[in-house]
Amino acid sequence: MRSAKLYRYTLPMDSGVVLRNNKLTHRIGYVVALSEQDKTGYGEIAPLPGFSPESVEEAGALAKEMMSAWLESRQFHYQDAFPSVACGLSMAEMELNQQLPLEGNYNTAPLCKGDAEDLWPALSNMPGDKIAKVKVGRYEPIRDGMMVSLLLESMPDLQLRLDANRAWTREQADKFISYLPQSLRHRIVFIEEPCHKPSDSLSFSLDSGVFIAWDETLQDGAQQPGFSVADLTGGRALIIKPMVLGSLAYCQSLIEQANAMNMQVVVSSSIESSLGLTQLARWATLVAPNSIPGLDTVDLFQEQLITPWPGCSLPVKGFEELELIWDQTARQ
Ligand code: OSB
Ligand code: MG
Repeated sequence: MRSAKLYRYTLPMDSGVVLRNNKLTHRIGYVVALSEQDKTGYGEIAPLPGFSPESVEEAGALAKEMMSAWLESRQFHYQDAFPSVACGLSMAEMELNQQLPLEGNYNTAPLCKGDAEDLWPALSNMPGDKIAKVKVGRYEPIRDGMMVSLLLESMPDLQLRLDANRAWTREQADKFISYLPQSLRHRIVFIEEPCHKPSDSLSFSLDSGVFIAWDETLQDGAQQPGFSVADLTGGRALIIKPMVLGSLAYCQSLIEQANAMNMQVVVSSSIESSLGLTQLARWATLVAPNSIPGLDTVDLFQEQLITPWPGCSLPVKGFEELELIWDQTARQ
């Protein structure tokens, strides 16, 4: 006997520097609960404004439609579903079927949300490789270049993932890198999407010798039918954000293609609540066990949701505080 519920949540937050142009003051999304006999699996559906093609309303309507079919003993068909809906339902299905590991990889790369100095405490507690993520491209390339150089000089065992979110022209990318002494460049693991145009990012990487990673370009590609990771050449890493890419099975196929091409994979946040983030940390142990995930976004929120992120002291909102908007049991 199957039953399904859909809850709607609103969480106060400040997306700060992580989302440049569309600052969020609150996050709206859904929690799905899929039950069969005495087992229940949960998932989060949270389209990210500015990144997801679907709106919150559209995602909710599709989730109800797909859960209705599931209640009638039909399988989910994720192929044509909105990414956030495919992500959340497939997560709930995995948990229901006890395929989602209980242990998670919470050792995430600290994300610099303001002052680079603020990274120190997180990095000193980090076991193994010290890898942080810093956003660049918000200020003058010269200033970014000096900031990154200073950071690398101040911590000899630090490595950085940089993210420019396509902010630079080819000339600005060149300017940035010219302020980074050659002796420091090998400690940049990669720059995510340095240039407006992917072709400029590629030529920048070839000319400078600095590796790049694909994030927005992967999201664009994944919307096209017949897309394959082989279409993305020249990147060192692929940023995997299931909430904007689609079902976990689809994301896993992208990861397998990346592995076959010797690309790194970074399981990353689309600013999910603590529920979605902890589930991504659990999924990451399965699909990318040797990679440090990019999930350091829980503290952009003022509240957590249902499952706390380890070590986070923000208050936790429970189911009883959510709005139950849909609740059905299979007729049988
Ligand atoms: O630019 O990679 C981004 C989160 C939401 C939307 C876009 C981005 C992000 C992050 C997540 O930076 C954190 C991470 O990747 O470590
Ligand atoms: Mg990015």
